Amino acid sequence: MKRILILSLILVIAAASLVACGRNRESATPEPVASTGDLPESAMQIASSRGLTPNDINAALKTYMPSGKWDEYYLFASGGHSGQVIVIGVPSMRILKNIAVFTPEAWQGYGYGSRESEEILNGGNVDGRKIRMGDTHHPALSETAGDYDGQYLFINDKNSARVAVIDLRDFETKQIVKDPNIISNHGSTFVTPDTEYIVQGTQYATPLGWEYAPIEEYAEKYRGVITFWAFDREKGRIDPSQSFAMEVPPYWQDLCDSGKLASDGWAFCNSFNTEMATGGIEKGNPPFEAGVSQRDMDYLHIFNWKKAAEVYKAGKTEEINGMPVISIETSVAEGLLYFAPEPKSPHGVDVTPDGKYMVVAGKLDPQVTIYAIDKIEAAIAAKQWELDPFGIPILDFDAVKHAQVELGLGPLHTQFDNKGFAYTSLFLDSAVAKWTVGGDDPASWQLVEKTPVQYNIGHLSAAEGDTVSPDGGYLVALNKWAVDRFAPVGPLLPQNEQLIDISGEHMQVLYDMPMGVGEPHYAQMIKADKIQAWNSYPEVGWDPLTQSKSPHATMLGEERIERNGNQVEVFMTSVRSHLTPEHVELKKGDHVVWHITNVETAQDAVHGFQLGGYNISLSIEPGETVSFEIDADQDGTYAYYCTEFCSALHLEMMGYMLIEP
Ligand code: RUQ
Ligand code: CUA
Repeated sequence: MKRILILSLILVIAAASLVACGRNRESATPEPVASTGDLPESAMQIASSRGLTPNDINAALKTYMPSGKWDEYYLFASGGHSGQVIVIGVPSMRILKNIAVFTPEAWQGYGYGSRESEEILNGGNVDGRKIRMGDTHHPALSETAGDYDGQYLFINDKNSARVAVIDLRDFETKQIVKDPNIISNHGSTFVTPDTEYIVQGTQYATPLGWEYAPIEEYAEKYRGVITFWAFDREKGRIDPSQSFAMEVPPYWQDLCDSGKLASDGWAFCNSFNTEMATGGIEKGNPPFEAGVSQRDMDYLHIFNWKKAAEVYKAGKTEEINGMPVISIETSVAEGLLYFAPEPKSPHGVDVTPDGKYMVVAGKLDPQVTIYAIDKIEAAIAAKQWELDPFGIPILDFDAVKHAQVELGLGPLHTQFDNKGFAYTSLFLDSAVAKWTVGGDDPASWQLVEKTPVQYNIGHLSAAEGDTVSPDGGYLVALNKWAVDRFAPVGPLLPQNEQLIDISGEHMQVLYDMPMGVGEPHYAQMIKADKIQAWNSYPEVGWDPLTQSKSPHATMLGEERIERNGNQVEVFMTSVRSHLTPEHVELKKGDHVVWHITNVETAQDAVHGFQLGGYNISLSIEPGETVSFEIDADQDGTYAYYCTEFCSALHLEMMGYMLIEP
């Protein structure tokens, strides 16, 4: 409601300014306001009657997007346990699309019969079990030379350790892969600077392949892996046959980031539970929350992934559940894995744009710790280490630590801008801290200011803020709680994404956006002009799964029903305003394969398709061919119809499926 009122304020300003300037009211393209003298008095009246402060008006003007104008950025936000990705325009914070990833979604025809989507979702089955939900945490845009290139988006499912690939030409999920060795991930997804690999790290250790082993055998039998999924950019798919994993101890690996520029070739993952606590509060053991945070230091895992890729290619791996795995022993012998102590219950690790420094935030430490890659490399060369119980070198903390900056309570994640500042979320303080990315002198790293956010911020996302060239300008705080920020909607509240202007000297919160689905853990923000989305598919009869022409493409005039015994194949077209054929006559016991081609090429001329009683919902976008299969196991008369209001005669766009006894 408030939003609408602010919008009307701006509209009043725009409309009235024409009058104030004495311009023709009929003018097709009104001139923008040139000076404050153009603002009508009524704008001030609205502001004062609504109690708007100058800051409120400023925020409204910075976020209002006139009808028909496009946003400057896309924000790709995780949809958390909705299993989706939410695409949001910045600065307007308008939702542009929900992309179904791990969870079926009827509007997009995803997981409701279409063979293409079933094939994708089945890629994420676990031991043959259909998993039709997900817990998405970290979206990652594909990168070229450490910069977003706008081609692909990847996202993990923490719940069942899966990774999905989304093609940003049609904003649709193309692939889900299941890690064969782990059942939960978290340090995922992160890409290497040219998207050679999509990185995934275990969260909760289990025996590899999650087979049974008593919890008493935790240290001997439980393990994690960091998996490097090879990405075939040409095909737009993860290639499991070129992928490998590295075994890691059963410390719970948390978040990861890739090195870049100065640290190209390295990857970094946090860990917690280096105590190897196994819980069991009900048996009188220390509960996980206490057992896992006993020690002052956990270990930043430092991987030489480029060297690891060579070791994998040289065959120095062991195949575990079909995945080549580099053992801890081999990693140590080949110099692929090192640890650096990190205080205290670490969560985020973020590499500075120049790649020289790694920023680690510890949930229970009020400061961020900054490591320098040259110090890490020097400590490795000088063998300044002791060994952990698995024989992995733990580098000397003082040798690799570069600086520490006290920011406040509960620091989690860090992003960067184009002016040399870093921004860190403070969960317990409910604030964003802005601080300087310094240089060689540790004293040059300093807190600048903090701004409050509502409430309990987790991740934050600055414009291209984790790339080699951040944009600055905007930052979105992804808050875990909303409490009193919005009109009540019952006990399950939306979370609050807050847009913050970081272009000026001081940060200013501009906009509150309730997120009506699961927790948006992380998001990435990319310049809108980097995305080259299709308006319609390149050719009529397109199969979005293969991104090529479907063998079942059906042109106008080619519609038919072929019968071979009880095997029936339907070749249907959709066009405004009919589905052809309009009668599909079957016999009880038929198995039916049904293809529909939307022969339209006009932008937005989408036809939906639902078949009553059969759980079938398709979205047939301009140029697309979709296939589904059913067993006509019940005689009867069924209606199928178009679900998109595509023309004045949309309601007539239907047909009958008749199943004769
Ligand atoms: S998490 S709030 Cu990325 Cu899953 Cu940090
Ligand atoms: Cu096609 Cu309605």
